[in-house]
Amino acid sequence: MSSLLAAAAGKRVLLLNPPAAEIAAADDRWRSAATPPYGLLRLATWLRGRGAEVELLDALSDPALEGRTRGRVRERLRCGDDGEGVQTREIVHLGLDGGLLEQRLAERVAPDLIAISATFTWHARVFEETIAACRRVHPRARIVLGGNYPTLCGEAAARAGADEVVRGGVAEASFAATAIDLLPQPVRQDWLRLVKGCPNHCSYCVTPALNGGMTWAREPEAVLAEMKEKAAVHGIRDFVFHDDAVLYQRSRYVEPLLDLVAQERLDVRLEFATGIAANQVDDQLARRLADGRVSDVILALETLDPERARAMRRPQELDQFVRAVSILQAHGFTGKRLKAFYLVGLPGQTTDQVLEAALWLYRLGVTPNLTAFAITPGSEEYRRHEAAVAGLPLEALAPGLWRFAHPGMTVRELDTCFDYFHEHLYPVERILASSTNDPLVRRMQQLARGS
Ligand code: B12
Ligand code: SF4
Repeated sequence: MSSLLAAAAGKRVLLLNPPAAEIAAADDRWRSAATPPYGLLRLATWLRGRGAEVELLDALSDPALEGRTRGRVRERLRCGDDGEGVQTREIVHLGLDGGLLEQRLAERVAPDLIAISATFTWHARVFEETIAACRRVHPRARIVLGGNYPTLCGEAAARAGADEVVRGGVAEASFAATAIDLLPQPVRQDWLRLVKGCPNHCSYCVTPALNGGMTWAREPEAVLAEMKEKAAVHGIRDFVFHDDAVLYQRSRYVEPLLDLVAQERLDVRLEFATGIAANQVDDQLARRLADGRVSDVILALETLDPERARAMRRPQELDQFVRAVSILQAHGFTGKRLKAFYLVGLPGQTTDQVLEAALWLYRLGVTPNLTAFAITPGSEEYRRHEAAVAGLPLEALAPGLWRFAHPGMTVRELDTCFDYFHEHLYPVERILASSTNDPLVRRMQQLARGS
């Protein structure tokens, strides 16, 4: 908990969503600028409740950007070593930069406190630059840094220049409504939270570290009330849950929520964006998802390899995944409405394994949603592979730099897998019939023919 924010009654607090830095990709694949700063918007509601006067500066979607989030090339960073020579990727600045950030800060009435939200660990340097800019413009303001980054990288965050570094979030604000009235433009979508934390301990994930191993949930009636209020006041129909484990104690939380939405015939669309666990899918849940205005379902598959699944402590078996797919398809979740997360770029993985996974999903009629493995401090996977990344700055661990590329899974192949298979659903017959000379598709054809 933050002692500065706890004493914010009667103070002017500027909530600052800092700029970001990502790999330049034509399709804006690395989209940290894609969502409003919902953590800060929850803090805003909590701070208002304590009598603070709050303002928001969202450096990623400020009107001064006129819709152009992508800025200068900050640097070029080296990709993983795949034996194909040194390869680098451009890292571009996203959002308000240099003078423009300082100008926007200067336009604000001098705040007593500036609260900066730091989410992705590979943005560490941008957080430091942002703190320095705040110091130059508002030397009297106290600066608080909070969010995932300080929780996961406490020592580095302590050197970032803030007056206070908050690790572990602000528990009282975790289930607060998002203060979307603070956003510069009206939004058509809002984030709600039903569950925080997760009872599982997957080796690559930092959810347990972020939540001290705890899982909490909110009463479904409270979520429904927030939904109704947001619909009535802001005209919002689209609600996204980025909960880590939305099926946690599902008969107590998400199922009653879906029942309430169906009973009240709310004209809303729900999305469970972080995916659901296949081992929990049964007929009742699938019926509720279909009745409860859920547009599509993402199953968290992550790997096809049973040994790797055990090493990663995944909470499901492949046969449970196959069963979940057939149940969901029977309830109308077909084609692009049924997706599966699959991790690519894992240590020791091969391109053939990625191609086999895509084929396997195509045969089941499931759309692959490829996610880039990003080794994160605070995860078990990080501890396991610490020697391989020792000495690298946090920026060099950004997704898309393919830290674990090797001759059997090259940077070029991983990028191409993304281009070809991510969010694309092809019938296997079409792949087999393709007369292309593309080596990756040719390899997939061979795998499909079992050769
Ligand atoms: C939504 C989300 C996304 C969104 C974008 C989010 C964004 N802000 O732009 C999308 C879907 C695009 C995304 C993508 C990815 N993500 Co993501 N994502 C998340 C998620 C679910 C929420 C992030 C968020 O906005 N949190 C803010 C809000 C929601 O948090 P909150 O708890 O309400 O906030 C509280 C505290 O944090 C605190 N707080 C927050 N700010 C402040 C400020 C102050 C001053 C204080 C005191 C307190 C405070 O108080 C708040 C109230 O209690 C997190 C998991 C998580 N629970 O954080 C993963 C997470 C951040 N993502 C992660 C990963 C790995 C990825 C991907 C690599 C996944 C992939 N393989 O494709 C990509 C990379 C995208 C990229 N940029 O390159 C990792 C982090 C990796 C890292 N090294 O930092 C996380 C932690 C998931 C995990 N469990 O491992 N992601
Ligand atoms: S990956 Fe999902 S299931 Fe595993 S610990 Fe993280 S949030 Fe929980």
